[in-house]
Amino acid sequence: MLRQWVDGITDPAEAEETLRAAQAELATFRLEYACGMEEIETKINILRREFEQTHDYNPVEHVKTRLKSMDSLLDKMRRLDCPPDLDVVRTTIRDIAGIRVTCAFVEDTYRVAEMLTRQPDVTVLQTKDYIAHPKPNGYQSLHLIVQVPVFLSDRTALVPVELQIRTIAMDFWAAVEHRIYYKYAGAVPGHLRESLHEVALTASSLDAQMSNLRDEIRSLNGG
Ligand code: 0O2
Repeated sequence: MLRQWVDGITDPAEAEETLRAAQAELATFRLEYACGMEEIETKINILRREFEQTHDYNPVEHVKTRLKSMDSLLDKMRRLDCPPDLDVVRTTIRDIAGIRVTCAFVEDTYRVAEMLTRQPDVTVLQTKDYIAHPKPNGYQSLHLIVQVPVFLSDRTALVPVELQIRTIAMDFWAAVEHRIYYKYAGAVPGHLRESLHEVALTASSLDAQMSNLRDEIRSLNGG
């Protein structure tokens, strides 16, 4: 990739200048995503605090943020045949900034998504509801790509952020599945795939039972 930037430049000083400019462009590119991610994280934290204060209850258990590493961005660009042009990368790869929200109950995952996406500066670019429609391997999670404005000194960047919202049980399953998937480099033996699928059903059933328990407790407490 570096060679592409300086290809055809014979003057070392000019090559260095070109590389420095590319480095600065890349740093700004990553900064925009980091800021977009912070914007969404702040929105989640505000909802958390407000919810705790007014409802004496917190629908969000954990929030985890991650900025795609340069290595995994380059991997994804290679996989998608994406040219090393930051404008093309911006429109092609929309999970450079990612936030994972873990909730105790299924209802809370939708509630958090709803509270976030109805905010006027949040635009939903994509929704994939793997809770209502789990993946064939059993994976469950609510995925959204949302776009937020990031106000910089000279312009406003519209930054996409990938949100994964799921229950603790779904998150536990995904973490274990991810480990197994990488251990077998994607070629997971049939018996393990079956076990994972069964465990995913157990996780769903646990989530349903937990929701029922909560409803019962609520009705005992008068709603
Ligand atoms: P990482 O490092 O977690 O970001 P795309 O995001 O466009 O490449 P896709 O499949 O269209 O791919 O997007 P989707 O379905 O929204 O899934 C994106 C992310 O969800 C994945 O990111 C995983 O984090 C998670 N995910 C999706 N399916 C599974 C699954 O079966 N098991 C587990 N454990 N996680 C899953 P990346 O890019 O794979 O990796």
